[in-house]
Amino acid sequence: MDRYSSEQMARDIASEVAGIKVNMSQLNMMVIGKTGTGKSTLINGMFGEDLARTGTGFPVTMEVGSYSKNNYPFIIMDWPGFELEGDKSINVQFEDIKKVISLGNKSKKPQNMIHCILYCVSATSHRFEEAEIDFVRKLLAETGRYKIPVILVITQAFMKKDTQLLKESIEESELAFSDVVPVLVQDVDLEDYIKKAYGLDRLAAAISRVISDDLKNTLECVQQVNIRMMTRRAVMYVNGFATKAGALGLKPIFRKIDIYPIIVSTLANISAVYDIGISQEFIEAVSALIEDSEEVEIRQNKILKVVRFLEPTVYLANSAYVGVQAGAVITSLGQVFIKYMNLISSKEMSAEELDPKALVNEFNERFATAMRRNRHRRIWGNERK
Ligand SMILES: Nc1nc2c(ncn2[C@@H]2O[C@H](COP(=O)(O)OP(=O)(O)OP(=O)(O)O)[C@@H](O)[C@H]2O)c(=O)[nH]1
Ligand SMILES: [Mg+2]
Repeated sequence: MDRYSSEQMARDIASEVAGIKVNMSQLNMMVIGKTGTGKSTLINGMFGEDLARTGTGFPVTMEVGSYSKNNYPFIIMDWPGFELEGDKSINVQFEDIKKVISLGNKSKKPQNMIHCILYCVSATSHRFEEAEIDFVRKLLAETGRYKIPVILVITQAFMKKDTQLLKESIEESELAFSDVVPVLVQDVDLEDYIKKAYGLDRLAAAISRVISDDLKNTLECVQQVNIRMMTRRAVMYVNGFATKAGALGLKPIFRKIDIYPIIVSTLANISAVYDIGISQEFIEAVSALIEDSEEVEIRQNKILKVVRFLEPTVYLANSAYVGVQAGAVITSLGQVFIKYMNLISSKEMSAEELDPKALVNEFNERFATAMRRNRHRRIWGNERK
């Protein structure tokens, strides 16, 4: 039997992952706020530590940290923190921000525009000072002209009372933020107890609500905090590949070799969504184990044998069944893999603990169940004719 070679598999994984990125629109974001509010911590927590420094692409006076992620069409600008008193930087920064926003807009190219701004204020500051309110008012007047959503992020929100006070003071000031989201990016040790990190998933959802649909795709891939968002995206890929696998049933003879590239693509796409590096060896091991899997073997031989002697109409029906089966391989495998990616994402297990055997065992169970359901529907229906 033709082996699906490692080199071919490596190429498929690479092009598959590159393909995901091609189909996304450029998403540009900014993070602004006073010194030490936790802007950099927020960016790392939300998008991962592996951000790469890039140029801003704009003529700005200030030294702005501009970051991208694994070559995704995504840029996040980490503006230097400012002080409110005796600090010129706040005004320079405002001019720079204005310039970036208006130049982007003038270019009329969505890929140059700023799509969302996160304004950080620390919960430990209890209230917005007048000077900060003034700055924010100016900022919101500017962003309002271009309809750029600004989300207020209450950072370092480990004390409920502080967070509530700040929220109230913000509401009183009637500033036109698109949303207000408290977050704690890293756990805080409060001596008596440890306050667990929270809120980043809500922030991701809040951003998703205010950006356009084509940008949601990019956000779903670059953020790594909202598991529901990642699952939804992964399931979408699995459904796509299951349909592709299902189409195999329309061929006169469907060989298992045909399904390997689809298995590879499915696993590669899911791990890209979660940004969890999965080695080629791992994918190969999974594919090889599936090759050995009796469930697939027996069912498939039986079907192919029967199929050859059948009437064309029945043949077609059965060939569709083989397709359903190939689709079920992908669906079951995808479901199991997503489950493990979720466990790794939520730190309930580590990527190193992921065992191809355990994964395939679970896959076999799910697959057998899926097949049992299908057999009743399809085979019995045909045999009674
Ligand atoms: N435990 C905990 N510490 C945080 C959190 N957010 C920020 N910090 C701490 O607060 C300090 C300032 O955080 P940074 O992320 O550097 O703040 P920044 O806004 O980027 O600061 P500048 O770049 O100087 O403006 C650091 O010591 C962080 O570790 C958080 O959610 N939890
Ligand atoms: Mg910083």
